[in-house]
Amino acid sequence: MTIERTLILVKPDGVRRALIGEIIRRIEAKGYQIVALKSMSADRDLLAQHYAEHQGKPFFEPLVEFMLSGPIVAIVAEGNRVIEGFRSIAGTTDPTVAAAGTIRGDLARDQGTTVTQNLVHGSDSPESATREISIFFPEL
Ligand code: IDP
Ligand code: MG
Repeated sequence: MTIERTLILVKPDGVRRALIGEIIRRIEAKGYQIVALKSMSADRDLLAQHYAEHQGKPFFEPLVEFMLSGPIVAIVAEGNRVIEGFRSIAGTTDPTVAAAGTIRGDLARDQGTTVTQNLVHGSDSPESATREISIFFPEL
């Protein structure tokens, strides 16, 4: 058994498009448990920490601006291999080619923006999950 936790974010495009419920539905339908959830507005400091690995990349500043463009929903989900499992139901980064049946493949597309708007974030490793959960849910 590898019970893990992962950090999931519904990005501002997902909130604007009223897809919070649909995204949570898919997480729960897959069988993962929601253990923490909050609607919030990120600030620049929090996003710089969260996206530290992308600092210096051409899409970093647009990414931060996009993530500041409206409220987000932060979620901690739990289950065996949930880190890998949520990445699988989210689909690949580029929504144009993300597989049908995934959140990004079914619900997102290229909007012609500098930063890819792809509805959700999911931690990519146990180390990232621990780090990201402590940024968004220091109380956990
Ligand atoms: P991920 O969200 O699938 O893990 P990352 O490589 O961690 O993808 O990138 C973080 C976010 O930055 C992506 O979800 C997307 O919104 C944006 N992004 C990543 N790569 C690019 C790119 O090449 N062009 C524009 N935006 C990008
Ligand atoms: Mg990532």
